[in-house]
Amino acid sequence: MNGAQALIRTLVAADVDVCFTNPGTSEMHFVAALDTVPEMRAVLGLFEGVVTGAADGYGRMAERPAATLLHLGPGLGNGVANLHNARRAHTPLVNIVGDHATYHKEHDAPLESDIESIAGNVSGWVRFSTSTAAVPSDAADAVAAAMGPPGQVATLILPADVSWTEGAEPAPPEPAPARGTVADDVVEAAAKALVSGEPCALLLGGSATREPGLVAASRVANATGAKLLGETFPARLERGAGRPAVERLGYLAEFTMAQLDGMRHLVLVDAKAPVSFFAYPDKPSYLVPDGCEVHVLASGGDDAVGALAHLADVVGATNGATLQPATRPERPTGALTGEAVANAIGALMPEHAIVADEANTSGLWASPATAGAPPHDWLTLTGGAIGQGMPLATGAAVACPDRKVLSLEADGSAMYTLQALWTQAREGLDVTTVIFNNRSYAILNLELSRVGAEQPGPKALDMLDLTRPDLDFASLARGMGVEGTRAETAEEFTDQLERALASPGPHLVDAVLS
Ligand SMILES: Cc1ncc(C[n+]2csc(CCOP(=O)(O)OP(=O)(O)O)c2C)c(N)n1
Ligand SMILES: [Mg+2]
Repeated sequence: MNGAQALIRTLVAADVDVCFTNPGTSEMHFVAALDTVPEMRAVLGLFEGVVTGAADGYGRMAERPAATLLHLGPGLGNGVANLHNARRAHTPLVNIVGDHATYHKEHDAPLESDIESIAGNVSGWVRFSTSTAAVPSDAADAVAAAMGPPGQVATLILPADVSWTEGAEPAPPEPAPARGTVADDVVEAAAKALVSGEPCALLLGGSATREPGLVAASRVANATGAKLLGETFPARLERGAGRPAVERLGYLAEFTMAQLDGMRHLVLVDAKAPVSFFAYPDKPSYLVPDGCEVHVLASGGDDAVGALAHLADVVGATNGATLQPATRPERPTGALTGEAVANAIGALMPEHAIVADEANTSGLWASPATAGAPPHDWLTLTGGAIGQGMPLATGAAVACPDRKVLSLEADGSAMYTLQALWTQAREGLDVTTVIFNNRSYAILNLELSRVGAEQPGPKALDMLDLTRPDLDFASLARGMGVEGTRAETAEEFTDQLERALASPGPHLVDAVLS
């Protein structure tokens, strides 16, 4: 067995059986080895941002890593933005980057670069595999590192000769450590604040935004009167009818400040104390109000859900959670606004859907319009690096073939990693993409005034405008093998979405907003 074969067998033995790839010459032995390990599914992405974003979507839904296969420093560099988002999401991800043969590196061939410095930025663990004998245990270490807890990007750099040399044996999987129990005194300190009678909020993030954490947190809130808040961009929020609803902090600092106004205690549950997304002249960066004490109930690899359940006991929560009633908006009619698109989605969303939300400004209504829809998962842009949504949807669909995936995608963000559609077509993935086509980098128009920039001239505004020519997303989709339609009224959109959701496989509906 050569190094590449033993590496792939080690991954499969550790339950890593999907690899999103965009290979090159230095990865050819890994590619060849794929046929010797039938348990490993290999999925081709036509740009590294698709590969890394898909691995993120897969990891968020499967709760175990996918592997990537990237080509040296430049391939890794192309994938960095979505690895950055995965890092922020604490997604378990085994990031394999091929490299030149060890003895070739000193010659400084054209593709030679400092891979480790690129990888270090987005990885919690980086290792350069130096020998064929070591590569299987390196791979097992990488899987363990990726699993955490919390999950992280583990990058394994794989020189070509380490791959092709014979004489390797697969390594056994390593035990996955459990999350750490939060100490009693930490739970008691949070409980003391919550029962103090002063205004309190619980801020949920990370591992606390799934149903068990939400239920325990809602019971605590009901027993103590605390406000229940969620982080602005959760990695995976379980929501919908029959689940506790959580109010997410706003993207704009003023909104977050209003949500936290008057609080005397903020209890963080696998979430960070809120800060402004960007700095703005004369506005604060740190958004916790003066006089508000911050208590960390759980962070990092802590068992946040266990801590919340313990907290519910300590505050004497005898009542249940408050559950979101089932409601759906009416089918919309008339002009195709962002709100109409959202209402159509709310009216039609299938049960157990997975929503990848990169709908940005025009998608503002999507979350409220689906609050009472059947139970579903909501995946967001954790790291703010756009071009994530379509790859994320792709990976989620690979992880959960029995569930419908809704990819809510702003037009500008769609153009970063549109190639994800081709992978969806090739793999027959059940993804319906909705393009929120506002022909603009709309958020940046808003930010332009918020940062206090000079009165913008035509050149500045042209940098935020997506016309001349208009993008025709239905044609772009068809060009990649995905059925695409275009809607200009609320009725057209609702009908097209209904048809797309009714038939399996990938579809795209271009919502041309009025
Ligand atoms: C990787 C990356 N590049 C650039 C940006 C800066 N940026 C933030 S929002 C945005 C445009 C968003 O436009 P669109 O996706 O159409 O959303 P809209 O605001 O129109 O709803 C850009 C370019 C970013 N956040 N991430
Ligand atoms: Mg836009």
